[in-house]
This record gives sequence, structure tokens and C-alpha cells, in this order.
Amino acid sequence: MDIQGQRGVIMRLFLLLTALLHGSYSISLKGLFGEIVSPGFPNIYPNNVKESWNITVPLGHVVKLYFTHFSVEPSYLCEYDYIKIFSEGAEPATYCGETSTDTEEVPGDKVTYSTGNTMSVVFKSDYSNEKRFTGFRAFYVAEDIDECKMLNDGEPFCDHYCHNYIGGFYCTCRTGYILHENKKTCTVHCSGQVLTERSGEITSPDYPAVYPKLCNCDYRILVEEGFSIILEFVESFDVENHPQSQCPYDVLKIKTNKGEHGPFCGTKLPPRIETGSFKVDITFTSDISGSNKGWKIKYSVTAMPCPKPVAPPHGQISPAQQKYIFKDRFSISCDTGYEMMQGSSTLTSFTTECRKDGTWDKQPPLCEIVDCTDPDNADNATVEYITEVGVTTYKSAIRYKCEEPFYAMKEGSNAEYHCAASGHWVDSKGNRELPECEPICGEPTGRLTRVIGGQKAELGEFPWQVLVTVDGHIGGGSLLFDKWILTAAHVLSGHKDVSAIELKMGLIKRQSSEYVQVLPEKVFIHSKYKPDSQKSRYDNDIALIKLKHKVPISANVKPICLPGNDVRYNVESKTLGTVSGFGKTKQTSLAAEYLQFVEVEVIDHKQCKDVYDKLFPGLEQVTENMLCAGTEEGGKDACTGDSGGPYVFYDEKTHKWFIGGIVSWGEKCGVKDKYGVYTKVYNYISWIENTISTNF
Ligand code: 4AZ
Repeated sequence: MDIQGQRGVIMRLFLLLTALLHGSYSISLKGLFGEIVSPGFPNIYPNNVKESWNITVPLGHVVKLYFTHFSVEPSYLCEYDYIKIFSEGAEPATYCGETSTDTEEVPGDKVTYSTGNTMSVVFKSDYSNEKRFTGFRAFYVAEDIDECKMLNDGEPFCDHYCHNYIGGFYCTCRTGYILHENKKTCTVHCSGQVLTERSGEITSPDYPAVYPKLCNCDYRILVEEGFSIILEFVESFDVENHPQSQCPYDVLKIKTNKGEHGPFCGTKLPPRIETGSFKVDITFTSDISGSNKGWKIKYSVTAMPCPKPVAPPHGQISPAQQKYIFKDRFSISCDTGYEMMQGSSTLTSFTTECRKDGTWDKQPPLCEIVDCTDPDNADNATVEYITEVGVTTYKSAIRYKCEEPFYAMKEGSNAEYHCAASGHWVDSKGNRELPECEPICGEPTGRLTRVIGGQKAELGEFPWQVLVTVDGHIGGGSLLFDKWILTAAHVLSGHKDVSAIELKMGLIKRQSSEYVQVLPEKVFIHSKYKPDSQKSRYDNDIALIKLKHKVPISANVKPICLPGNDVRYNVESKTLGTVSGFGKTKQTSLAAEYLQFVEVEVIDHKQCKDVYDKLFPGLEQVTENMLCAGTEEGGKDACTGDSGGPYVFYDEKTHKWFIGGIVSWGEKCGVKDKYGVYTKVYNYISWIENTISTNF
């Protein structure tokens, strides 16, 4: 015996001694079988003993205990002497009495089994024995447990197949299943499945049969970008549920890049899900218990919808659809008077397309009210707002007002404009042309006094009078509108070069230093003016000078009116008119110091023609383009230096002065029966109008 063995024996003897002194001891028994007997057996057992045996058999076995001899003092409920059997905390049996007396508590041929692989047997005797009792003899054996026939918490040990062997059992699963690492549950492999078709079905494993336990399934539906997956739960839905808690056992979850759906459990079919995603992950987990039938999902795809567009204020979307999917387009148009703005730039049109990822390829623009901005300035006009002052947006209205008192709106010109949807100010006819403010013509400042004989004019009395100087020679002219001067062609002595021409207005003193200088830009001499003609050197003696700038109209500078085609402007003989100029006041004198005027009447054309035909036979004829004016008695006439100047008539109808003639020629000045000859303006209205309009 080795030292270890010696120590073990000593130790056991020590324990036995201690137990005997106290009347109790305990014995451990291991192995597949054994025998236990009461102290002193087969002799009577002593009083006051307590002995216990702890039997342990290998795992996977139970202890089977049976008695072959039994003689223990009987008592009510075995309160004196007894044998008690314990197993796994339970107390399956208490015995006392004698086999021959056949009481309830005697084990007889009863067999006691342990619950687990251990059993404790306790024998106790009290202080006395009425009779001689010889105790007991019992045997124990390890007996195999058939787990396959047993239930564990009401459930079989194995999910599918159970195989018992001595000392244990093992489980196997039906084909297609795998044994979970707990070695009992049959589960399935259901992870990593990817479905790429545009439609299909997914079910819980074994559907419609009960789904396996401890599943950890995941499925992915992955279709082309641009499609949106729709999930529909069909037939039946049965996933283990809990009335209070949200899917604590088994759970179905659906996840997309747009969010999560679920968890789903219970027996109610979940609603149809339009995922809005081309990728869907479905996970399904089950716990270790339950028998539910699972679920079935049918999936399909629709093209990915783009967010429903919202029309900007004052804009419309077309086409308007309930849903816009991949490749669908929409356009935005703005209400009339609104323009499309993207940031600070204006768009003429806007169309956007739904991309495959369900987003629009462009940001929608805004519709902003059209702004015509500040209206352009019209010459000699001011602007007045009809609608809100300073507001220049769509439908705003303005009115141009010609500067008073010298300008008036040209006939046919519109004063009122509104901001059109085009972003321009337009008149009632939709025209963009600015209104024209014309100088008021033929209105002298103060009354044009009617006096007989040459008279000095007042300032403003002949505001249209122009003093023309060409190469040191003086002549006259008349202002038409505010950019043209009408004169006689011969005054310009064929000068087309404007640098030789000096023009002064607004003066009555010829040499005054205060005047309005107007600058000539271009000369237009009538094309039929033939100064070399022997027959009639003064036929078509008419010219226009275009000014460089508009003349500012004032009290002393105003235009004469140009007659229209109405016959009333074709002045008859005896009509009184006024001629004005800085020319000689007498045949012999020099040019006048002050502007002079004289009232002369139109002379019968034939009478005048006869005079000059006699005077210059075959030469210097008075043509139909001329009119003669003077008086029977003579003395009142235009003279050298007045040429080109105006001979004006007062029109009773319009109360304005009109130009009727241009001082042209005559035999001397103021001689009786020799009349002043004038270019007949009435014959040149079209020429004047055309020249002006084509040289604007
Ligand atoms: C001239 O030499 C002139 N009495 C103008 C008018 C008349 C005569 C001559 C008419 O400019």
C-alpha cells in the first residue's frame, strides 16, 4: 500500500469513529451495483443510530433499490425507526415495519427508483426497541434510462428521432434538417438565400407545415435598380405570438434601405408592403418551442416610383399622374405672367425624368411673377403709375404723360401701358413702341397780332422762326416737329455740307447773343429743284434740314403745324397769311435788326402768273408749285433775307397756325402789282412726310 492509500484508510476509520461516537455516519457508494445493510445485520440493530448511504451511479442511469430483508420497528408514520429514501431533493419513500406484518410502509417487493443518477438512503433508530428487529438488507443496481420514452418539461427529448443507448440517448433529424448544436432540436439552414427574379415566393421553412425551431433564416430579394419590390402576405400567417409582448419568441422582420417593417407575428396577415426599394432583406427567427405554420410572401416589382412632384405656386405640372416611375417625365409650366426661375436664371422650359433610384434628375424651378422693370423713358414724357407706385410686375399699369404745356401725345400714340406676360411694357394693342410726345405746333406764345404793314415781332410770336445763315447770307426757316427745319432750297445755294449752315432760334434780335443754337445734321433738297433752269429757277424751291438733336421746346421755340391733305389747307386767293423774317425791310436797306412780320393775302394764281409772264417772257415762270401773296397796293412783302422763311395761316378749325408757303422769290420787294412768290407747301406734304419718316 502506498502512502496515499494508507492515508485514505486512516481517514475513513477516523470518520467512522467520529460517527459512532455521535451515533450517525454516512457512506458513499459508487459503481453499477451494491448492497446496503443495517448496522449489525443480520443481528438486531442498535438504538440511537443514524446511518446514510449516498449511492451514485454513472450518468444516464437511475438507481434501482430493492429490499430482500426488512425488519424495522413499526410506528405510526414511521416516527420511531425508519428508512427514508431521497432522490434529487424529493423523498420518494419512507419505510418501517416488518415484511411479515405486511403494513403499508414495508417495502416488500417494491422497487424504488431514483429520479437522477443519485439516491440517498437514511436509516434511523430511536432510543428503544420494543422487540428485536433485525434491520434490512437491500441491493441497488444502476439501470439505464430510456430518455426516448420520456418527456422533458412535457416535450420529447428529441425533436425528430430519438435513439436510446445505455447511459444516454442521441437525436437525429429528418432528411433536410440539421441537428442544432443543442443536440436535440432539428432546425434548417435557411440563411444566405438571394432571389433575383422580378417575382417569386418566399415561405417559412416547411410551410404550410410547422416551421422548425431555432431557425435563423434570412432571405434577400435583389432586383435591378429602378424597380421597387412589393411584398404581399398570402394564404395564412401563423407565427408564435405573445399577447402582451411584441413577438418575443418567433419573429419576422423586413428591412430595406428605406426603413424597417415589422416585427410581425401572430395570425393576422400583415398588410401589403410597397417597399420603395430594389433590395429587401427578410429575417425570420424561431425559438426552441412552439408549433406554428409560418408564412408565405409573394413578391413582385414595380418600377421605382419617384416622389410625387408638387407644382410650385403659380405653376402646373404636366402630365399630372398618380404615380411617376422610372423614366417617367413631367414638365412645369408657369401661369401667364410668371416665369420659371432656377436660382437667378430664367428657364424657358423645364422637364425632369424619374431616375432608376427613384429620384428626379432635376430640382423643380419656381414660378416667379414677371417683372417688366422700370419703364423706358419716352422723350418729353413722364411716367405715372396707375397701379401701385413703383410696382413693375405683371399686370402693373402705367401712363406716360407728355411734358406740359409744350408737348402732346402724337395722334395714334398710346399713353397707357401694362406689364405683359412677355416681360415688356405694352400698350392696349400689345405694341411695345414708346409713346411719342410731339411738340404742340402752331401756337405762338401770346397772340400773333394781326397788324397791317411790317411790324417788329415779339419774342414767342413766331416761335417756329429760324434764322438761317449760309456763307454769311441770311435766310429763314420754320421748325417742324422738333427735329426738322423747312426752308427754301435756294437759301442753301446747293449746300449739302452742313458745316456752312448756321441755325438760330428763339430770338427776335438778329444779332442777339441769346438764342437757341440748333445743329444741322443733314440737308434734303427737293430732287426736282433745278436752280440752273432758265424757265423756272425756283420751281420746287424747298429743302429740309434734319437736326442733330431734338430742339427743346419752350415758350420761344415751338414748331409750326404742317398742313394735312385736307383741301382747306390749299389756301384760296384772298386768304390772309403772315410772313416773317429778318430780311430787308426796304429794297434798299440792310437786313432787319429785329424779326419782322407782315400780313399779306394770297393772290389769284393766274393773275400772278400773268404778271411774271409779262415781265420775264419765257423765263421765271410761276408754276403750280408756287403761290403768290401780297397786296393790291404793294408795300407789304417779303424781301431779300426772308427767303426760306414761313408764310403762315391761321386755321379756324384747329385754332393753330399752319405753314402755307416758303419765301422763295419775287421781283423786287413791295412793288405794286409785283407779288412775292412762295413755294406752295400744300404740294409738298407727301414729300415732307416721306423725307421725315424715312430719315427718322
Ligand atoms: C430774295 O431775294 C427775295 N419780294 C425774296 C422775296 C422777294 C424778293 C426777293 C419777294 O430772297
